[in-house]
Amino acid sequence: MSAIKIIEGSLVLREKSRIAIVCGRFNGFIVDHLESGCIDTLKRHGVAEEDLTIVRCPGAFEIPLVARRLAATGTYDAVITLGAVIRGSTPHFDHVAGACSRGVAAAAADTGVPVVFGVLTTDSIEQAVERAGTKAGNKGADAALTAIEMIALLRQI
Ligand code: INI
Repeated sequence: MSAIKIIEGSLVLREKSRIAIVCGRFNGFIVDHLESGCIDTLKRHGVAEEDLTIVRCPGAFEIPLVARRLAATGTYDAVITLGAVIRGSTPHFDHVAGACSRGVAAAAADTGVPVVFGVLTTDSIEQAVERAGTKAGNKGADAALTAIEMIALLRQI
């Protein structure tokens, strides 16, 4: 029997947990599917509808600012970001995707609130569709599980 202490988060939230979901409107056809996968998973893992807040912003570039503002309110146990940056549809893919991912990471580091990166960055629309509820799963649902695990984990530390 090991004496090592292991701390890890479960995937069921027994205590009230408030979660904000930030959705970029750009590529809304894809993001809508991430959003519904995310909400469905959160509800099936014990999060009440009245504890969910959805905030929409123009695109992935704007997501970090909104996520940071939400995290800094102290109202939410986690913030989930959902968006879709698709290389084929923009010449400035690298700028938008890079700014978004760096900004989301900084929002979490600066506020101490888990800010989950559920933003697709793909080379094609087909790859985005695959990750929005078809053959490669649903990144919004994955982001929901990450948020739950991080909330449960941080409550123990
Ligand atoms: N925003 C996205 O969320 N996804 C994209 O693929 C995208 N493309 O292709 O350009 C995109 N651009 C908009 C950007 O996020 C900002 O809203 C815009 O630049 C205004 O700041």
